[in-house]
Amino acid sequence: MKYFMRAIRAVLGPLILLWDKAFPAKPITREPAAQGEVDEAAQGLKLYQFLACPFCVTVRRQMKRLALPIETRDAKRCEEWREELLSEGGSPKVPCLRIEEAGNVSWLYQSKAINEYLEQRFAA
Ligand SMILES: N[C@@H](CCC(=O)N[C@@H](CS)C(=O)NCC(=O)O)C(=O)O
Repeated sequence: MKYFMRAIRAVLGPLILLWDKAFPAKPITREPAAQGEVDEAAQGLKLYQFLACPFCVTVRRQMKRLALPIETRDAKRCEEWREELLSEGGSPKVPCLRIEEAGNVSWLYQSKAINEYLEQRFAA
């Protein structure tokens, strides 16, 4: 079952990347001052992700749709990010959003929860 799911993801990953390129998310537009505030708030967020993970693609599309310049950290190719995700977040699963606010850090797993969090915090 584990290998079957892995195979499904290996096929789905590149397909979803292609689909994402062909039909990119359309960013919302904000007044420059409002976008400036969003840009600043987004500095406290980091997305730990894999390039071809379908769940990560949905979060990256949400980021793009909401015009959020959130740094992405590849936890597959970069050992440093992978280890940080595991040791500080508690699990190697992606996507995971690292949220830093007023010096407090929390780690949000599950694409649906991340997309809802971004929607609630940043949708106009
Ligand atoms: N239900 C999760 C699924 C996340 C998931 O399965 N991620 C895979 C990559 S596509 C993963 O992290 N695999 C690595 C691991 O489990 O260690 C979500 O929606 O975020």
